[in-house]
Amino acid sequence: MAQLTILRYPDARLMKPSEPVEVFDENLARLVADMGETMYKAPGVGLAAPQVNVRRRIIVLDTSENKDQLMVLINPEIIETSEEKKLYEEGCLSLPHIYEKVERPARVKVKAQDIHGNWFEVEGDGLLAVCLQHEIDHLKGTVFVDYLSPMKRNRIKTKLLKEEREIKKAAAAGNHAAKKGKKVKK
Ligand code: GNR
Ligand code: NI
Repeated sequence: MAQLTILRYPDARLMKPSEPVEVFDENLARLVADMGETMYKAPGVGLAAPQVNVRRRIIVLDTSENKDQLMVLINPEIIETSEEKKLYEEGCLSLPHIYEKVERPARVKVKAQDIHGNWFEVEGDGLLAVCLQHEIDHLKGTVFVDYLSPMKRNRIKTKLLKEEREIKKAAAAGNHAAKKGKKVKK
């Protein structure tokens, strides 16, 4: 098992649409296991393959209380949505510490394939409905801030880019010190 690196918004690779999975083999099983591990460690309630730089229609999620019910959806499609809408404060592992309210259908029905390629359906409300829609959005290259006003989105983009520069600067300082055999202050 391995933990995968999660891409940060506004990385252009998060904005590209994903391709359907056609081969249900051991490589897919390994990727799904690694995505599960990455999601639980983050910790998050869902993860879409493009977030770990794989442009395939694969999502994992676990909205259970005890985090012991991993759901794996390959090639998921929303087949029904409720008229009723709900506001939910969303976050995303690709946008650390950003939380904003997004309005979506309150209930959805989704069809998807399991790890063996067998089709099944899942229906949900509450966090499950939000999460299913949020993850399926990732497969289209959509992130939740795309539903906000351009002004709000730009503020978030600027904040995340600034943070990213600081992360890179800190990492570079650490590397230089490490090369010279110096101790890095923590
Ligand atoms: O961990 C996550 N929490 C969350 C909270 C509210 C609405 C959606 C989510 S999904 C997010 C994980 C993630 O980024 N999945 O793509
Ligand atoms: Ni997300």
